[in-house]
Amino acid sequence: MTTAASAPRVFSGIQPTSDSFHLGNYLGALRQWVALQEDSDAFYCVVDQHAITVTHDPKVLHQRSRTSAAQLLALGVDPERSNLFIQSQVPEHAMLAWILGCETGFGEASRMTQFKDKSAKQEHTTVGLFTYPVLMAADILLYQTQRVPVGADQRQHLELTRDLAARFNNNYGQTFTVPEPYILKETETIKDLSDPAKKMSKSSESPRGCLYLLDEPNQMRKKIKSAVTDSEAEVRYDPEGKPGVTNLLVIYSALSGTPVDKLESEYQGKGYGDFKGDLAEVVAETLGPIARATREYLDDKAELDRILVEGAEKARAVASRTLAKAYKKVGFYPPVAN
Ligand code: ATP
Ligand code: LTN
Repeated sequence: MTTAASAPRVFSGIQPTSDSFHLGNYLGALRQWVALQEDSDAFYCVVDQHAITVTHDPKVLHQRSRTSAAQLLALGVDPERSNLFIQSQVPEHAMLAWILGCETGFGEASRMTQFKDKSAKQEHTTVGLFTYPVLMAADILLYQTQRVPVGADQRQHLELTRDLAARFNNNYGQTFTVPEPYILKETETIKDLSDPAKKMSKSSESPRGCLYLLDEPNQMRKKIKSAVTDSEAEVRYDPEGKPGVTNLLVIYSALSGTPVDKLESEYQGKGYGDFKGDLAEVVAETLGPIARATREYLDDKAELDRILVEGAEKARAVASRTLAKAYKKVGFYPPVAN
């Protein structure tokens, strides 16, 4: 199926920085990727160039890019509806990032909170990590993107992207669409299961805090059952007073489609044991099949390569048009053919 030319353009990216995506990635962003492809012209990208902003092993990165693409397909990203590709196969991203970097204030880039957090955790901070949000802006602006489905932690990067697009348009004439973030309030930040004050993250300090989509179903059950709650026994939505239970309610509601207030009344008078036991089953049933589907995509190397090359070709066709415009606007010569 092809989408009508008037369908809104959607772009999003995810880093291949772990062997499996986690529940935060899924509920915060990836589920929206799948939903939006129905009525959008969607470009979804495994952003391997972002992944080298911290220390990496080349072989592991190469493999993780494939595993990431396979997981996206397993989750329902449909190559007939969306364009799925790997960032490094489309050189226009790095080329536009250079131009946008020259429009970005040093102070402006220095205010990015994700840079401050990530650089504090590194022994050796690179210039690449500092300019990471500029590459992200290039990713988005190359596609004349209207909507960007992400989790709440990307809001500030989206603001920078919008500022850069508006500034460039103002300085050089209309070139880029100014994109809107697409962030679902209910699931914008899924919390760590062991420490609900923090967002769920692959760099969680507790091995049980982060639930991976490729975890064994029994491991998923264990993680849910050992999630931190509180000393009461009441299943009630209260982000301030009961952050652990609230996080589990949000996850339960998102995966089952049952509204939070209905879950609250269903579990009235029952303890956390029943609630967690039922949620553990919902999680294992919904996410369990993803691992197998991922393996199937990984086993068919030729088909996965075909999907990614086709995605990259379609991406380049759009990206090169935008880059050509930007090159002309800043006074560059066009790249020569090789
Ligand atoms: P991590 O904190 O695990 O390193 P990240 O933000 O670096 O995560 P990415 O793989 O780059 O991970 O994120 C992919 C998408 O998942 C982004 O849109 C991000 O906003 C979203 N996301 C990540 N963690 C969460 C979370 N805990 N809740 C909601 N959305 C999330
Ligand atoms: N910065 C994002 C990943 C990312 C992205 C993008 C998301 C890179 N380029 C473009 C949306 C659009 C992250 O760390 N989660």
